[in-house]
Amino acid sequence: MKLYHAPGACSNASRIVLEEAGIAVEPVEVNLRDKTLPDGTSFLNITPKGQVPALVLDDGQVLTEGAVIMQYIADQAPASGLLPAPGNMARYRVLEWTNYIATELHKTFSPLNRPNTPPEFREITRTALLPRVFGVLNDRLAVSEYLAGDTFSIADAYAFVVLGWTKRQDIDLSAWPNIQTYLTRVEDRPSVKAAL
Ligand SMILES: N[C@@H](CCC(=O)N[C@@H](CS)C(=O)NCC(=O)O)C(=O)O
Repeated sequence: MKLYHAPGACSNASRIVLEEAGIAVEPVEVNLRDKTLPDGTSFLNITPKGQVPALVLDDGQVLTEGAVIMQYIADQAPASGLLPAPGNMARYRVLEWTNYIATELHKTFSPLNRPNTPPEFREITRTALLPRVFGVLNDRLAVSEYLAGDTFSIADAYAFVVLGWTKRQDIDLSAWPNIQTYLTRVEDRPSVKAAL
């Protein structure tokens, strides 16, 4: 398999999950600005979405959407515990958090990563939209070590990567101490060190 990714991007969550699952892939770095690949061809030939991550399976199928790629990878390695089996309520708790990270954290954060976002909207994002999500995560992490319970899941790989963007945006997380402790806990995992 090949994973199309970009440095510092949300595709790092898929890299962590691959590491946790013990699955090796060929990484291909995408230049997100001009959508080119190292061989000079266009990433748009791989996916017209032009966004990482994209996973190319051994049969040539292309799977996009990070939250779904991580589910696919976790299901290839059920013993990893990254995503419980279908039918188990614990699976839907992991997916509940994964979807929250995708739709409320990741996509609330994304405008800060774009140079053309107006300053007024940046300010609202930093002072109101993100703090609301940080509050939910901080409260949750007061009662469990990881988002869906006591074990690391795909939701944590995703949350760790997106929350890490606070550093480069100079967002102070000291008002949410459980998030700070959580980031240190996840950062210490060998998979995270190996993947990043
Ligand atoms: N819906 C996609 C969005 C992925 C996404 O936002 N990727 C960003 C990097 S974190 C990207 O490729 N940005 C470049 C662009 O949108 O042109 C997913 O959830 O995987």
